Amino acid sequence: MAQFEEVSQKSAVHPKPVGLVLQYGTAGFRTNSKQLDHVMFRMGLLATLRSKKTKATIGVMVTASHNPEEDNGVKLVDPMGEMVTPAWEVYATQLANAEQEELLTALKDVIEREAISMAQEASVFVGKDTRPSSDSLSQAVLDGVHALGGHNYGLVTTPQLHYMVCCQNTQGRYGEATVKGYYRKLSQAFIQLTKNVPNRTDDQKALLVDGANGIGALKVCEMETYLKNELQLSLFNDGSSGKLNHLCGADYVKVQQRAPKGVEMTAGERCCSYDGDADRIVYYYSGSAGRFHLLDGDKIATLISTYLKELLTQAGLDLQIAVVQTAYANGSSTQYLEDTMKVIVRCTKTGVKHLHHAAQEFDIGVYFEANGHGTVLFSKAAEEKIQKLAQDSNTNDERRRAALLLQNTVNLINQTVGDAISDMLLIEAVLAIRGMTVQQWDAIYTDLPNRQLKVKVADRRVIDTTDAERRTVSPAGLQEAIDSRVKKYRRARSFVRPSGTEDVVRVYAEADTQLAWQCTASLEDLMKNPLIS
Ligand code: G16
Repeated sequence: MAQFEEVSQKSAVHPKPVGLVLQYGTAGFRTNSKQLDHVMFRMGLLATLRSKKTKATIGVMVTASHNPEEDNGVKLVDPMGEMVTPAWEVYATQLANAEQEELLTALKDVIEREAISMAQEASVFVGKDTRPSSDSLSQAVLDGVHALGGHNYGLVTTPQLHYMVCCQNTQGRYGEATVKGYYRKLSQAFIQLTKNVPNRTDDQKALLVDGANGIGALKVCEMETYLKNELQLSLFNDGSSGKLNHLCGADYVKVQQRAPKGVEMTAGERCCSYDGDADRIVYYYSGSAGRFHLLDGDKIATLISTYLKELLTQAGLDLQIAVVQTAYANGSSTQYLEDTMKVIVRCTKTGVKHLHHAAQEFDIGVYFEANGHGTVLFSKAAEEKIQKLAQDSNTNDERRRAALLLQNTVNLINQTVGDAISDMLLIEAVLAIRGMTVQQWDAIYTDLPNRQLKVKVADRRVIDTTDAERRTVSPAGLQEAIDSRVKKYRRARSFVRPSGTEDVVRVYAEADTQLAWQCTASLEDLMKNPLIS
């Protein structure tokens, strides 16, 4: 077949280093960009097959998100804008690791197992972030996609690519499959939500944004005119000089619990940081004594779910709302959500794909990782009920107002994946509607002091976990060793897990005092123990 000959020829231009083994991890393949050319080419091939199989547009995003600038990565996006289905993650790993001469066999194996008709047309959307390596690596993806209908979107945020894939596959029902269409839909919803808020001052409209020197900075600038001054952004780390994610960005701010470099904030000002591909966001401010206050994904989930619950009550809509978190969620947030707000809380493994899946089980599923990655999902039935009520002229004013707010809230949210820009607009709208300052938001509950570390070990894969990564099952004896350290601290909780995006083990601890720091330090030592290394 001519197609296979072409694959053979082109793959020779993107050769696989002999013996290199990579794994499709938490968010696709991630490693130093120099090791990824062949993987990109092969993911172009696989995306084309996935498109033929689903008879829908598939997305490929070239990004390593929060990782250092030298790294890069690639992940596939399924037809509704969600992460690719797990069975195809397995194919991705097989294809990426097939030695050069085995590639055609591996490819044919997928075609056979999935009974793919090669005559079927394919359509693939390719996007990339601003890393220096992203140009050539996205070209390698396009070489794989070849002439089978690929559409190159060039520079986009990860959530914009997910959004456009979904728009394309719903024939525009979710929105127009263009970046401009995305700006129009979100900004209209934001303006609708905030237009009736009385006396919003310029101070209330002001927000400091750390763009992590990445794609989010470029895109939020493009969007600003659509917002018609309803939000006044001061952008820092816009990529004009600094290095991507270096001393800035959502991951740095969350893990270091300090302000990013380059952001000039005065006491009480609202600030937020995106990560390198703008699918995460965290907020923060400086208190009067100069103390740094972080509002992470848990605080965002609490703010949004409180707002939605209130609107549901006002609208008289009986819809079940749940919050999905991971092991990193601060114990105080879980306690507040369960005991005070009385919402259902679920805990899943790290990785948006796991949270997204769990959130789909509810009428309204709010999911956020503590690192600021998250969104809200509305079931089809929930959306219909909201829409029906918003259009019902016989209902009373309070119910109708709440339903209209809910309807615009649905339009503001990018339901395909966590989205820093969409989340930022939602948070700004909620604060405006509820007349809350960032300090009032922060005071909803008090975080337990906590700390996160990365520890380099010889082979992180020796650690296996269970119970949504809250406990280890191997190596033998590790969990007991963790337990004996943790029990020295009050209200303490801790876990270790291998990262799926970096070659490190992540260590997390929280306790009712800053002794959480000691606890993580003792676990750091433990990781250097012969059990692990
Ligand atoms: C990705 C995933 C997130 C995950 C993060 C860290 O984020 O999408 O769900 O929390 O990696 O994962 P790990 O701890 O396994 O390295 P991003 O923003 O880097 O794409």
